[in-house]
Formats: sequence, structure tokens, C-alpha cells
Amino acid sequence: MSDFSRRLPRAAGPGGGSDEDWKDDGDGLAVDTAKPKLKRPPMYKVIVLNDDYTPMEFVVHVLEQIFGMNREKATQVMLTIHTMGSAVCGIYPRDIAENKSEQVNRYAQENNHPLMSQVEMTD
Ligand code: TYC
Repeated sequence: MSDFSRRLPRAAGPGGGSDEDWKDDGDGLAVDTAKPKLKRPPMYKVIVLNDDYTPMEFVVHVLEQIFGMNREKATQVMLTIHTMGSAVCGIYPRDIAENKSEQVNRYAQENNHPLMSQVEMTD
């Protein structure tokens, strides 16, 4: 070690973390032994609810436009909501789930239908 490097503040290894995360592989190369620290974001369900008044065709249209379903899938999911009371229409990171749910609720309101959706954390 030179006199210069001894006076520099000690920096963590590449990508941060502590010195414990690094070992010499015997050839003088540093090998990272720490687990990767990136975690997948928590995911949230967008749930669309049944009601007695929104026309089925409007719900199919919403599922196509906001959740990217084709007509067959959208019809199937709409009928599941109609018979079961609700259905998960998509699973996304929190901000995307909130945004989709708001789009559904706003679009329904603008068209004077009581259709509603909500966001729920996955288990
Ligand atoms: N139950 C509604 C009807 O009979 C149709 C409907 C389906 C409404 C799904 C909302 O999320 C919904 N017209």
C-alpha cells in the first residue's frame, strides 16, 4: 500500500456493502461472496367488483382497454365477476396497480356507471 492510499478514506467494495462481502480468490482478484441485494417489488392485485347496473359490454370494454385482455378473455373475466362477485384482473407493482384501479373508477364515473375496482396486497 502506498503512503497515498493509506491516507484515503476507506471505500466499500464495488456496489457498496461491507468489506466482509469480499474475498481474495488466491490470484489477487476480488470475488463477491455477498447475496445480491436487489429485491422484487411487492405486488398488488387489482380487483374489479360486481354491481347490478353496469352493462356487461362496458365491463368487457374496460377489461380490454385497461388490462389489455382480448375480447374472449375479457368476456370470461366479466362473467366471473358477475357470478362470483369479484375477480383479480391483474397483478402489478403498487403504483401501476393504483393507477389501473383509478383509471377503472374514473372511466366508470365519467360514464355514469357504478363499476368499481380496488387494490389489495398479494399474500
Ligand atoms: N352484474 C352486471 C349486470 O348484470 C354486470 C357486471 C359484470 C357489472 C361485472 C360489473 O364488474 C362487473 N349488468
